[in-house]
Amino acid sequence: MPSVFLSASNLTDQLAQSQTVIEARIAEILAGQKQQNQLEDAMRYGALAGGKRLRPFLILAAANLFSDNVENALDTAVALELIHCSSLIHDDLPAMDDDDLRRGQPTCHIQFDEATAILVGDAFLSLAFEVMSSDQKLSTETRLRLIHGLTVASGRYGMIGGQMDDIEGEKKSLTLDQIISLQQKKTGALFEYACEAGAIIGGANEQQQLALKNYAKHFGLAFQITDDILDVTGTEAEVGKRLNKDQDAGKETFISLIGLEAAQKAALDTINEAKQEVAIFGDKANMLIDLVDLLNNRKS
Ligand code: GRG
Repeated sequence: MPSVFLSASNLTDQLAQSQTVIEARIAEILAGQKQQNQLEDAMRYGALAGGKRLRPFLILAAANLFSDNVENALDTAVALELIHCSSLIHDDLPAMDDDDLRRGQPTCHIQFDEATAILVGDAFLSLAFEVMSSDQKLSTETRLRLIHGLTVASGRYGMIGGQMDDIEGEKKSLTLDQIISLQQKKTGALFEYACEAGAIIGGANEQQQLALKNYAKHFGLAFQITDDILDVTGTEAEVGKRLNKDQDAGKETFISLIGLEAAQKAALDTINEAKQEVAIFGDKANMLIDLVDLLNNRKS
């Protein structure tokens, strides 16, 4: 396993460095699985066909606050990305959002079939914990803490619970607070986990853990607000998925509740709050600060 350094001098190149190492590790893990049926091909498609890899980058960037070589955070970062991929594949299924385009490519159930896409999502969920539990670079105690955190963040109190809230929310009108709470579970929980994991691996003290947790909360909220903004201002070619779906389905979003201009201001305020949270790390936090700034200008 090579050393993992995010040594580039600007965020674009740091993101590219991280993306390369994450994708190489995912490819290595998937290549190690014996080809028995189309599951392996579909897993490679589901994990390696595009994606910004923001969540694993966030783990590496948080761990980087404490050590320049973040090799010991790599497999946790990969596991988190696998969980994220599994959620996207299930989210696109006909029983959920019923989408045919993801990351600019046909969704997994369109490229293969529905049963295969369900199994790919299931397989990523198991594989994530296989990867984490066999990570020899971390102590058994650290591995257990990290695994426990990811089960909670992705489970009924986190992402899966938030998805259920979202589905039930389609049938009623929601307040802004309800939307924020739903999104915090559905999308924010994995971002919060990323920072928590980086802090655990880096050996953060309590004050540092809290700063990263608060940064992640603001990051998740800003991400979701900018996601809703992109849904009405972006292009399908750049975003890589069908747009205006929430609006067409009559679903409440930040835009429907407060309007585009107020949403843009809320995103900016939230981004500034995130930046303040990590000021205690000084220059070392530049990567996290640049990352949250990127949200405001993102096109996908
Ligand atoms: C199978 C573990 C499992 C869960 C199923 C379907 C589901 C429960 C949850 C759906 C959660 C979901 C799709 C949340 C939306 C998150 C979101 C905003 C995704 C887009 O993230 P980006 O922009 O995507 O980081 P890329 O493609 O860049 O990775």
